[in-house]
Amino acid sequence: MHMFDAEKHMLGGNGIVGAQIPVATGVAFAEMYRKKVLGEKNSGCTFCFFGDGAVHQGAFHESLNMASVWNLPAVYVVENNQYGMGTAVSRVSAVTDFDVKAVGYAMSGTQLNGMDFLDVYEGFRAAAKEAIENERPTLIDCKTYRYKGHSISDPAKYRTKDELESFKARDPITLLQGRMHEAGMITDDEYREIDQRVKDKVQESVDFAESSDEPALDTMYEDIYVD
Ligand SMILES: Cc1ncc(C[n+]2csc(CCOP(=O)(O)OP(=O)(O)O)c2C)c(N)n1
Repeated sequence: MHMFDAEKHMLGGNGIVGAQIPVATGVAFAEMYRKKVLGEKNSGCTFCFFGDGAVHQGAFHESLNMASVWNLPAVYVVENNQYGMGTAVSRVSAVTDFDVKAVGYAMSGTQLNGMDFLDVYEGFRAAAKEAIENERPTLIDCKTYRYKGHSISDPAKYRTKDELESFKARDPITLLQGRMHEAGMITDDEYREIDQRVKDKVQESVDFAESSDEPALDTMYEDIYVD
């Protein structure tokens, strides 16, 4: 959640649900300001990702309003996996398709099949174009699913096994593999080799984490304030 890499323009996750939305809006504002006011050559846009649980935070609405008023190059993506921490979105939200909220802020709203790599790729590309060329923000409702509970303390009893299995049958990786296989872009052996390589990398990382020394107590304050 707290991984961050300024050099790669990855401004991290956030422990406070929805708090990344105004941060991303600020970054998009900076992009607009550098281009329009300072006259810098700049073809950037900002992608901001958050869960369906974040949409009812006030910060979401304030940010989208500002982004539209100021013509910010921002793309807001709801990773709509249909569950918050322990509740189905339909139990806590008046609407379950969030692209409709774009209407209230006079920006484009689209819905994507978040289980389909190519749909997401094309949809994100169009939104980036809208941000960079037309200088307008977009809201995307990206329909997806969460196989596990929210955390280890969530036994995910709020859904049926059948529902879970129906989404697993449409797994994004399997779907992409099938398409690439059909197009003659990948063989079964190549797929298995990639799959194994990734599994090994994950296991290596887990082993590294588990065998590393506990960090010293004073590292608790590292990287919190600029020196
Ligand atoms: C402001 C705030 N309220 C409550 C929490 C506790 N909390 C952490 S994640 C979460 C649910 C998030 O749901 P969603 O955004 O849909 O994300 P998902 O885990 O489904 O990807 C909650 C309530 C928090 N971190 N911040």
